[in-house]
Parts: sequence; structure tokens; C-alpha cells
Amino acid sequence: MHTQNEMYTFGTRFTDLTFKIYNMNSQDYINKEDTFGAHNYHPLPVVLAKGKGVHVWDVEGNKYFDFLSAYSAVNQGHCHPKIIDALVQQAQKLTLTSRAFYNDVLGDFEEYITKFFGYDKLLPMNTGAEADETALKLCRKWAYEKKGIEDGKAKIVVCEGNFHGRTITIISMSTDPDSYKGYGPYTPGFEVVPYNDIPALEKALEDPNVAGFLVEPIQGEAGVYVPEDGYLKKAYDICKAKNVLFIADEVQTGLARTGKMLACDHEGVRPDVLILGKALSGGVYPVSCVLADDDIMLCIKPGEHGSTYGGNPIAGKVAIAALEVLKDEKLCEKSQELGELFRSELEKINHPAKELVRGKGLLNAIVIKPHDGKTAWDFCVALKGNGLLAKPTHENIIRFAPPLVITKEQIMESIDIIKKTFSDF
Ligand code: IF1
Repeated sequence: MHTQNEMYTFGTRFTDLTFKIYNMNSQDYINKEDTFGAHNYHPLPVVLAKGKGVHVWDVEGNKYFDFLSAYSAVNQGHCHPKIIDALVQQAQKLTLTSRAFYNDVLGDFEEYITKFFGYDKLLPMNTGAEADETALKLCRKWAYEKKGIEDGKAKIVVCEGNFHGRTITIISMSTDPDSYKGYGPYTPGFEVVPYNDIPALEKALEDPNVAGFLVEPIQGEAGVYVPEDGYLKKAYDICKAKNVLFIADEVQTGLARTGKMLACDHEGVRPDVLILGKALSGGVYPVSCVLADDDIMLCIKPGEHGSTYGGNPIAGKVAIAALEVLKDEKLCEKSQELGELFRSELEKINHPAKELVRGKGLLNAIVIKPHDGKTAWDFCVALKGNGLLAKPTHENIIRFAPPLVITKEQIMESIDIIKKTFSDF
């Protein structure tokens, strides 16, 4: 046990950093997590202690570009002062009332966000999975109360390669064994169709018991799989023709990440049910939600759904601040412009290990061909050594998703790091 902690101010190498360290190095932290924590992740071997904007620092004071952004939760940059201030101010007033009582923040949050996205109503939750679960329940309720499907018979169509969270019902619709294996029995009522396949969707919607189509506008976990132009609009039109709810999971693609406020905006599609999370709080606090119009949202009556923390005062203030930052700092435009620059620079890299580049806005990925027995993981470890943090999704795809506050100069600096890593690879 370390009896004392010592404040060090690093010398010239880390002039702007002062770390409280308990004489522990990264490996000590890793060992501690290994001893006392569940082994449900295999993190990159880096131990972070500080974040600001596009940068994070490890316990040794090494500085990195964060190109994961906590899976697109930190679009506004680490510890954005406006969002932190909203958190701190509210935290000193009233943190949680539950929904047993009203409070003086939730109504403002509901009004702000419904006008921001153009929907009648908000149902606030905390995590993305809870918001997806809420959307599934809403869709089933609507099926029985409005579409007239026989009770218990509603079906929801989902896509091959989907990722919507880790609950038993959500993994019941997953096609990734790592997500569902060993967790049966599974929740029934889901049908899987190939992603980016309109004929297959059309066929599935012939079934009159289909109530909803749940889709990610770009499949993040599947490896930043961008469907062909027009896919979302065609899918939406088929849903409308069959009186099926188009449910967009924008937990990862939403909030300026792909160059528009919503990825659905690229095709002018307005989802019947919109699911948001992650950057809805700028990475400061768990905030998620579902947005819909009255004819759908009011199918859930008082006492039929809820959450202890859902819509708490801190969440409301933090979310308003996080959304204001997206607008004030024009992060949609930045994401669009810098994403194009990033992809065009990546395209110029000639290396046998680089298979292809894909993405939209600042949600991008490179597909790595195993090279000299080295994988995408090895590439990410090498990137870390060169000052950039990214994480492979599946064994051969590396997602690049920096905070949207990144500058053009920082994009070019990051490209140089990626080029250097390729040349050493
Ligand atoms: C993990 C993946 C990304 C999501 C979409 C809902 C959720 C997520 C489109 C659930 C969450 C996170 C979860 C995290 C890693 C990360 C992830 F690799 F798992 F799939 F981003 F691609 N819809 N994605 O991407 O939101 O409940 O986590 O707040 O579980 O390892 P959550």
C-alpha cells in the first residue's frame, strides 16, 4: 500500500502537467484492475489520467490524440468547460428527484431538445441501451394500440451486424456471437435482414406483424459500414408504405459525428423514433433519450415505463449545454470538412497493410490487411507509441473518431502519425 501520495510537477517534458501520483505506474493500475475488476474488456495498455479537448494524458504524463472519443461520446472534446460548468452548477443545487416529483429542469430540457430536433415529446433515459430498450417497448406498444397487431405478435426488423447495446433483449437481435453467445434464452420477436439490402427489407415488411425497423444509419461496431446513398430514404419509404415505424439508432452516428446533426439528415429522413445517447452529454454524464411525436410517444401511459435517474436535473442541464456547444462551435460543419480532409489524406497512404478507407464526417475507419503476422491491434499499439489512441473493431478494422473540436492542424499532425506508423509497420 502506498502510504503517501506525492505531488510531482514534471520537468520540461510535461511542463503543463502536474500529476498526483501514488508512485504507481501504468502497469500498477493495469494489475489493480486485473485483480479487482471483471474481465469484460481487453483495453489497449494505456492508463489515462487527464483529458482536455482532443488530447488525453496517461499516468506517466504522455500526451495522446484521442481518436476514439469514448466511441463518439466526447464529440465536444474532453472536459468541455461549458458542459463541466453546467454539471458543477447543477450538482451544487439539486442532483436527483426521481420522477416521483417534478423538478425545475426537466421541462426546460424537454422543451429545448424537442424544438432542437423537431419532435413532440422526449422520453429521457441514461445509457444508449436503455434508450434502445425504450424505443423497442414504444414500438411494441404502438403496434398493439395503434397498428392493431395481435397482442404479443409484434415483430421488429433489425440488420445483420447491428449493435444497439448489451442487454439480454438487445443481444437477442445481435448477429455477433461475442455479443449473444452463452446468454440464452433470447427475447423473441426480432427478424434479421442484411444491412444495406432494400429487397430483403421489402420482403421482411410483407409480414403484417412487423411494427418497426430498427437501424443504425452507419453501423459503427460493424466497422463504420456506410450504406449506399439512398438506402435510408428507400428504407424509410418502404416503412411508411407498410405502416412500420422507422427507428433510427443515432447513439453513435448522431450529434454532428457524421457531418450533419443526425446521420439521417444526409438523406433528409426524419425517423419516427429517434434514439440518442453518448455525446448528448459530451462524455460528462450518462444521458440518453428517445424522441417521437404524440401518436407514438403517448402509447406509454403513466407508470408503464421509467428510470430512477432518467431525466434528472444534472442530465438536463448537461445535455442542454452539450447541444448548445454543437451549435455554437459549428461542429457539424467542422466534422464534414475535416472528415473529407482526413479521408483524402488517408487515401494517399500507399501501404500493403492498408486495404481501404471508409466513413462519413469524422466517423472513419481503415481496414487493415494482416501484415507480417501483425494485426489491427498491433497497429493500434504502434499508434499509441506514436501519440495517437485508436481501437480496432473486429480483428482488422480501426475506427478513427476524434473529438469534433479537432483543428485542421491537428488533423494533419494525426495523419503524419498514422503515416509514420504505417511506414514502421
Ligand atoms: C461496449 C461497441 C460502439 C452504440 C449504438 C447503442 C449503444 C451503443 C449504435 C449502447 C454503444 C458502445 C458500447 C461499448 C463500446 C461501444 C461500441 F463497440 F460496443 F459497439 F460504439 F460501436 N447504440 N456502443 O454504438 O449505448 O448502453 O453503451 O450507452 O459495450 O463495449 P450504451
